[in-house]
Amino acid sequence: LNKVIPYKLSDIGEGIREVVILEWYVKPGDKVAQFDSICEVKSDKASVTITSRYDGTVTKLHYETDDVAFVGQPLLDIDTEENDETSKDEDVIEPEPSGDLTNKTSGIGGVKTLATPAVRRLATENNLNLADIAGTGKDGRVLKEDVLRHIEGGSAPVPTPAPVAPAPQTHSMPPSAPHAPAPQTLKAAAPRAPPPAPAGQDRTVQLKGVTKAMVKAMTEALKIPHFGYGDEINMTQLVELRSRLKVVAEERGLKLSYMPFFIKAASLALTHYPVLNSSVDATCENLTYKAAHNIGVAMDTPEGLVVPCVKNVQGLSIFEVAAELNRLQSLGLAGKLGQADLSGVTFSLSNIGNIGGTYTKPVVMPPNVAIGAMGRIQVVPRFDENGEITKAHIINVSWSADHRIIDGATMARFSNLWKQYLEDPLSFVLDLK
Ligand code: CAO
Repeated sequence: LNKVIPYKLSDIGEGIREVVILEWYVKPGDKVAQFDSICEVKSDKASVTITSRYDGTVTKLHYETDDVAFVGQPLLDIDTEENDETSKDEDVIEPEPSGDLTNKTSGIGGVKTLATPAVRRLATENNLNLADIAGTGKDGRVLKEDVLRHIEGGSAPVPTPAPVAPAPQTHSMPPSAPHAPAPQTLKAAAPRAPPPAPAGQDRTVQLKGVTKAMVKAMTEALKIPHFGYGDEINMTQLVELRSRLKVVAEERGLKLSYMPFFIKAASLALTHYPVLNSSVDATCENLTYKAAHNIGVAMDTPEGLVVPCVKNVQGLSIFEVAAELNRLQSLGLAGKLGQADLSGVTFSLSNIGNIGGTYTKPVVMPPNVAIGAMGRIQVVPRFDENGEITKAHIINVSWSADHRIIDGATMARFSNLWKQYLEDPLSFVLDLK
């Protein structure tokens, strides 16, 4: 006797009561096995893949894509093909915001190919069968890079340990180009693959998943009247200091980039201009000055952008910020960032300079009121105080702020202070607690 189980959306924590269905991976009639991905949902914090706890056949989906699903309500019905009266019909959803998102995907002839839902989606969108793609991940898992390489017609996959991240939270800057795996450093940029053959005909794809969530988030964000402010920072002294401290950090087992300095300098400057670390309510009637400096860091991961945050930066040393950033970066690369790390952002920084670029136009994500983005450090000539031309390490910062709350003078004064710490990094010593 089979038992049809109404499969309910369990509590996924963080007080989340409802989610949006981003994408179904199954349809009525599909067979599912335990741990197979069922659908991807998005709360206001992060995307979560829901997996099955049963072997069985899907008989009904209770929601369409883009519908709002409520915790405790049935998501879908599964005919469990078992006579197990003890099967629970509630609390059976396996959200995996920080777990192993790998699921099994059927390939040709029933061969199982390991891949995450996002990779499977990428393959489907490009009319590819996963089983045709050589996986270079652990146990032959097909990675996003493998699919992209296949699309580009590449061969001889290079084994890489890079895992695939879960579908990310949408980010605070609009995407300008389809995401491709970014080189870790400019210095170590991989040789470019030959350009793919131009498509012979137009191709229309439905916007789904993360992109769809980004449409919603960015449309909301750009209702905010933005203004931008930019400046250049002479990083020459910091470049020298960082190269020395980097060695010390390595001895402590940490990677020390420029970001911890940017983040800590922002926190020190925020203590002088706390309005930039405030949250505005949806109707723009109340402003909450946030006590914690939870600085969101735009992070490029194998699957796209996520914005985890370094929490309580006001109480952390630069090394502690670096340690936290190292932790978040490893989790991001491994696809294991959880909602705790992705929520509570009060102010954001986006360093696109490890990829390239000089100026950007970051988008403020409500309820935050400001964001800054840095380009790449460039070595260029500048005049010193004696009027002599010197070799300077220059970085450009682009700030965006909610002009309903923040005026240009406040942003400029904040930026000046931030710049002061970075241009004269010894000044950190005075204000670090
Ligand atoms: N200019 C020059 N070099 C830079 C640099 C910059 N702006 N930013 C980073 N680098 C260097 C680092 O110092 C490091 O070099 P070393 O090996 O000598 O230490 C190297 O590039 C790699 O740094 P990293 O990227 O691993 O570390 P990070 O702390 O500088 O940055 C993070 C971390 C998460 C911000 C970054 O990896 C990232 O994902 N950036 C992209 C964010 C993004 O996409 N923003 C735009 C969003 S638009 O929608």
